[in-house]
Amino acid sequence: MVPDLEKCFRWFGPDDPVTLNAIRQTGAVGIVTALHHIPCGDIWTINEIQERLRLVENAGFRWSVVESVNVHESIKIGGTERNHFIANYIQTLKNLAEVGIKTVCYNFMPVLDWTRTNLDYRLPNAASALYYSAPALAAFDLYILKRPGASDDFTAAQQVAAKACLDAMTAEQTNVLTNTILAGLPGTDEVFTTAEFHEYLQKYQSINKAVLQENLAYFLRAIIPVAEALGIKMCIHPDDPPFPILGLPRAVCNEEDLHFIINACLSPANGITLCTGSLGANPQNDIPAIISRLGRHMHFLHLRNVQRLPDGSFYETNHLAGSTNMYEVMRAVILEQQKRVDNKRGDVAIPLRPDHGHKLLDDFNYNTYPGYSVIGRLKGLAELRGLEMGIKMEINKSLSLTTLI
Ligand code: CS2
Ligand code: MN
Repeated sequence: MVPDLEKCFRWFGPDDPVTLNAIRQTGAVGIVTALHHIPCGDIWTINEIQERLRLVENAGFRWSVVESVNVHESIKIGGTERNHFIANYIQTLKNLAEVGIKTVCYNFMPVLDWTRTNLDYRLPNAASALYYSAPALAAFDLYILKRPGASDDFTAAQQVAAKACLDAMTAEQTNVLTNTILAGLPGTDEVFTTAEFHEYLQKYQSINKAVLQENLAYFLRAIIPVAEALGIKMCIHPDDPPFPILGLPRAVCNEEDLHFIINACLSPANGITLCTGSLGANPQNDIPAIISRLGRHMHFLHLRNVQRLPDGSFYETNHLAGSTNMYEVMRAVILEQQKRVDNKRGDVAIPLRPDHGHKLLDDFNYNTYPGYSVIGRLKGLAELRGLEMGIKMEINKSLSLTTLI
């Protein structure tokens, strides 16, 4: 019998309205957290890491994964300061290892982390979900941000749909859309102004996908050997959405990109965060097949679901419903665990979190970070746990039947 996946919950730290005591009731055993108050690029000191560890452990949890040690923009653009920030990154990894925290998630998304156009989309049952509208994003890009060259990125029909979307918005709605798209990193309340965002776009003028990938490879060649020596497993999170937006290049969108990353520096320390919600927004990503081929590189799982719409929009659905077949995903994960058992790997209980959840019931009384409600995620985790148990029992039954025959 393979061991259970390590059920985790993200916790943004002492300021998170979702407390560790609340998380205990979700059935999670692991915490995923980061020192969100430390500016991106600064070193996380041993003291600060220990302080967070103490809070997590005193509440009865393991600090399972760091999500994320964010990568400074100068590393992504290959700027003159990148070696300085890589040195800082390495020092943070050394400090984490010193304190015994060995799984580190990160992403390589230019400027913004995940991007949505509506943080309060109401489902038929009045639950609140996150929504990405392709026409609204285009309306922002073309008519609010007025990015030079934006019109080259949209077909005539898309531009018509974007204009209709703009015309239907009040000034207040236009503001909300702007602040929604330009929200900064998870776990912060930072929002870029359009002027600041234009400045960032300038910095990416000469960075196409190939250059961004080369900058990622440079970063990996510098940090992975150190991570390997420290026993740290790095796991890159895919881009969300998994296609270029706002004229920014993308490096982690599909299986081919994941192969590029793995091959840039072959090492057990160079792994991936399999996020079904991010990868699932692109219909070309066959996630169970990706797991069956690249599963051995997975160090961390984000399981959530999206419903894709014909115009390239999508919204976050229940964990077991939507465009990704979560049964097939979970089955592929359990088969990967079985392979790890057979190969005598130690890391069979892969950390898993439900990633985002809807706002449900009492969640509306708390000002949680978008996607990070407690009841919505608890529901997602419970459903995933049941799915895991059912599939494992099914596999074991068919195994014992074959042994009997
Ligand atoms: C989150 C990520 O939306 C998601 O899928 O898990 O945005 C995550 O916060 C970071 O990007 C990982 O570095
Ligand atoms: Mn994710």
